[in-house]
Amino acid sequence: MLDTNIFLNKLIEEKYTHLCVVPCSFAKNIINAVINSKNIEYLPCASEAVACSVASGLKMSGAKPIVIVQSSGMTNMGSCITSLLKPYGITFPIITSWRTYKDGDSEIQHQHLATELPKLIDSYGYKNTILSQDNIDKAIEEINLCDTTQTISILKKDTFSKVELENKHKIDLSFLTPRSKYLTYLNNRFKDTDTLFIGTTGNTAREMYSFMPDTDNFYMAGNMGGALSIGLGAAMAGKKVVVCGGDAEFVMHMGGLTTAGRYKDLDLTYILFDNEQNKSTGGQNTYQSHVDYINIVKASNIEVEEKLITSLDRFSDIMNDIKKTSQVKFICVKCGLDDETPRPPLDVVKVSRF
Ligand SMILES: Cc1ncc(C[n+]2csc(CCOP(=O)(O)OP(=O)(O)O)c2C)c(N)n1
Repeated sequence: MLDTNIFLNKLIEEKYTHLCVVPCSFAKNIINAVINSKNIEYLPCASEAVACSVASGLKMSGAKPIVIVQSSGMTNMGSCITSLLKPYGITFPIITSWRTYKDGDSEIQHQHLATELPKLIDSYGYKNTILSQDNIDKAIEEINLCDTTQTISILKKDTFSKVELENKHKIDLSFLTPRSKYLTYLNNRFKDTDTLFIGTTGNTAREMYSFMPDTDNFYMAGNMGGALSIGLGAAMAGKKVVVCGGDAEFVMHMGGLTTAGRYKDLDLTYILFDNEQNKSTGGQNTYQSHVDYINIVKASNIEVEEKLITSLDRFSDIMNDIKKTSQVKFICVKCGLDDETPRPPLDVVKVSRF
């Protein structure tokens, strides 16, 4: 295991300036160390494509960025890598986690790249190197190699030693109603109806499995950012759909709003459960408090509940009314945290027909 703080200090000595990130739990400790540090900037990104483009702009302007993402996000970066980095000869370290997969595991989003990640990297015209897990100087050398050549660094589980986030960076949501209460309400309100619930990758779907046992649920384990659009497709095919999303998932492919906003007469609701963090990858702050979700959605021609929901009473009033009109709707709930709940098992996750 690498001592995370020593590794980070060496990166700073090497004059790396920014860490452009979409979180993965494998990178939690290095992310925490960077957030704690004043000497390198933490740059949380809406998607891996954004991270790669921001890093390109930084590098082309004389800064020294590093990108850290999850293997599932390497595909999001494909266009930036193949049509910008390669043809323009721009290089900077890209570190991708390598998620594994065991037969029977419900994290089916990782199954393909668990074996094919090196081939994907190869198809981008890059070499790969596994980040050393026991020799910091070798690990730094590898990062430097990735800074100057078309090489992607692969991060295995448990590479970095534990680093706690300093208290000043922690989010306190204890004054808010936890998401479980809202999900339990939805379960009681919609059980025995034909409404389809789509839960987004991250903890939203996991919690739906625990707190919404009686509704018709689709647990979308991967395809982060695609929940609104899959809901749009289902609603256009005649389904009544409610998507339960998270704040990180919501922004990943926010362009889907402009597609959804074109259509009326659909029974589609998106409930954004904003807990200000990437709960499932280690609780990293999304740093999105500057984003006015409600007005972004409204400006995309989607009907919104104008007020942010912070109470179960208000939520139940709205959900009781919601089926009286039928067009795309958006509701934003500011919610608190629940304890960890189990992942839904493979047989309930792996559904290919609604
Ligand atoms: C393309 C892609 N990038 C990164 C991830 C890793 N990942 C899984 S869930 C998640 C964060 C989800 O946060 P949010 O949507 O706010 O929901 P929460 O877990 O907080 O409920 C991330 C970054 C992923 N699954 N796919």
